[in-house]
Amino acid sequence: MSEVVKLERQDVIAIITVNNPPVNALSAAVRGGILECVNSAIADPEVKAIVLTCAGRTFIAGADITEFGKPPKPPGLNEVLAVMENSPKPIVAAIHGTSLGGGLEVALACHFRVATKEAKLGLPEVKLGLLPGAGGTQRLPRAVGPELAVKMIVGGDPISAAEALKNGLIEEIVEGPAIGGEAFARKVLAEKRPLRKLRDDNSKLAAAKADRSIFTNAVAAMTKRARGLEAPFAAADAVGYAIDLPFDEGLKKEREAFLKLVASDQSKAQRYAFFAEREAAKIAGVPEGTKPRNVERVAIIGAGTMGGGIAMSFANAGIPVTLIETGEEQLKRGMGVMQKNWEATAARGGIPADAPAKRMALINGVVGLDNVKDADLVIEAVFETMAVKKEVFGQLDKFAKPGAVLASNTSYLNIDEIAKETKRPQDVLGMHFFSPANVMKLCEIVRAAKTAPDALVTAVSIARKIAKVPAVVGVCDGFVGNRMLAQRGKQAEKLLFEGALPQQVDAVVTKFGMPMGPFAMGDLAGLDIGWRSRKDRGIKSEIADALCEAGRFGQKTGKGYYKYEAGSRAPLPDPDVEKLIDETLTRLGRKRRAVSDEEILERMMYPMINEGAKILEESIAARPSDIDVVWLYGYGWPIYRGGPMYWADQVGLKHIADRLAFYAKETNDPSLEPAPLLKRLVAEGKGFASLTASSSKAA
Ligand code: T1G
Repeated sequence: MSEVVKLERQDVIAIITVNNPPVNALSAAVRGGILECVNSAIADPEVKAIVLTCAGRTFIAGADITEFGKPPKPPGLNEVLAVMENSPKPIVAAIHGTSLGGGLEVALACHFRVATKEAKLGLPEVKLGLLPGAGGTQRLPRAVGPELAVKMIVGGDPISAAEALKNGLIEEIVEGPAIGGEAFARKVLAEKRPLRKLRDDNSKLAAAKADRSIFTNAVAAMTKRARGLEAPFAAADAVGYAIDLPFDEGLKKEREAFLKLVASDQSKAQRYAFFAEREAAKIAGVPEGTKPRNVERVAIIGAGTMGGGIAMSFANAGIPVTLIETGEEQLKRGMGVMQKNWEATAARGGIPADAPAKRMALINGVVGLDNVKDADLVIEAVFETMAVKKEVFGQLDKFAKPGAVLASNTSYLNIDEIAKETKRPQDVLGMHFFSPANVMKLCEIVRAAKTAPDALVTAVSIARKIAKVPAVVGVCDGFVGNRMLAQRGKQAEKLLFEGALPQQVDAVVTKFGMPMGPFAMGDLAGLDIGWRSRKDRGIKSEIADALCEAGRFGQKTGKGYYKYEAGSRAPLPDPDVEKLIDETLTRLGRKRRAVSDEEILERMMYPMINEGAKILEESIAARPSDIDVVWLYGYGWPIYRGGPMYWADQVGLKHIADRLAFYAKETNDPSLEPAPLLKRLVAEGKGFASLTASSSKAA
């Protein structure tokens, strides 16, 4: 018996309970404990059947990710699972919470599986740049068939207990896991059910053996968005081994593929990202144990694009909101957009057909700011000018109840300024969602000078509750993400003046793994927004201004840096743009030069990393990994590259500093001079990872 795995007997039933908080991860101690208890139960002549269950909030949620990259400790998981599967006595896995990764692989090596109705079962290894490494790719196709197995293993998303029952992954849905498991074990004994070893059951593989397109079509569907990633393709190949090879051979090839991935740069980056996301939810400088305020009622001000998207995020999480507008017309329009969005998703099968109506019912649309009076959290998403924000917060101070958290969704305005409009600056902070707010996961939680610790903890906790990824940032122009993006945009503009074309710059950035380049992004957002702001500030940007003066605002006018065919959002290079650039450069007496892709990549990424260093120096972000979380979840930074600061450490800070210094001189741009922190780290021979201990957990 070990500290983390206990064995007890209820007459002829042995109950093995894993207790390794917080998620019963399969550490070496857990693996050893399970093996020891299974062997004892098998050896005990009184025992006729065995139940494997877990204490705490969940069944085993996988291998212990912190063990990866370290020398493996015995027993190996495959060794434990072989003893379980070959047990002469039936073993029942009793599942609750989430049975994920190695956890589901343990359950698959049992002869029977039962689960509570809220349980979720999945093999998410691919999200860590891995594939199931303990038989999951060989046993799951035998349990549910290759098609669903590909969906679960290559996609990485769990299925519900109901779906697991329907597809034969579990035998029954039970009440409490241990009691249900024990009752099922007694049923197995009473009915003298033969042991079901998945390794020996090829019945569900027959169809795909006869018609391989069942498998290949499923793979094609699940790898459509896997551009640049290694694991999804390796995981799909491993399911193929289950169809093509005898079990033991398939198991061997799965292990080889797993070991290759676990050592890969991509998986190291994805495991880093997993922990970085969780670290970001721990707010630096907030006293340990600070509790969130109770949030039962939420009010959102503004039913425009952002307000509507934010309201949808709450309704998607089943949380009712009061949506406030200044007039019935605006309210009706906003509600209509939400209804349309949900109906489009339901039509695609993304949510159940009855979900749009259910979610619309959670949104109470009203007119008048006084409707915030019962809200525990108010999120303002009105027009992005300081004057309007100040007006709204002055009103909120009047109508909102004491202790309500007052959040602004501003993407760059000064929260300290906004807080001054209230007598309760301790309750004011930013919750900067990213458009489309019902889709993008990032929420920058902006900490103002007087924001109270528990207000911050409340915002982080509610963000996680609506399935967002929070990152706490400080007050400055653009906070973290947009402040770094501005540096990239500046260099992108300059590259056009030096001879590169929009399509060349964007191609380099998308090849790197970003979802789109700076010019396609500009066309999407609308070039007129920047044009108006430049005119307000008396700033010229010859090429961008020339495009706008020609009415080329981007997708909204069918032409911008690119041209767009009617009804299509695909950016097409436009010779007229090249002509406009040439004319502008001639007028400015400038000549185009050939710009290499390598220079473009360096000038797109290194200035952003330099700005990240300045953000850390100014404590606008507490950790380099928080900056990475912002870019992974707010801008689509490729997960297999970990984030800009993680990637910078892989490239090497000395190289980056040297190239920045070169471009600063070459293009006469002092803003490209390496930041003091960057120079210090180079001098000390360190990387950004040395700045916070958290990165070591993610290594
Ligand atoms: N290993 C180590 N620590 C883990 C962990 C894991 N598998 N899962 C979670 N944690 C920590 C997490 O860092 C956090 O720590 C705390 O537990 C609570 O997590 C052989 C090789 C289970 C759905 O990918 O998806 O099995 O911050 O904040 O929101 O084939 O955790 O408190 O210090 O996320 O309630 C496969 C990963 C592994 C599942 C719970 N399994 N975990 O979500 O809590 S690879 C996974 C999750 C594998 C096999 C392969 C979620 C959760 P701290 P949390 P949550």
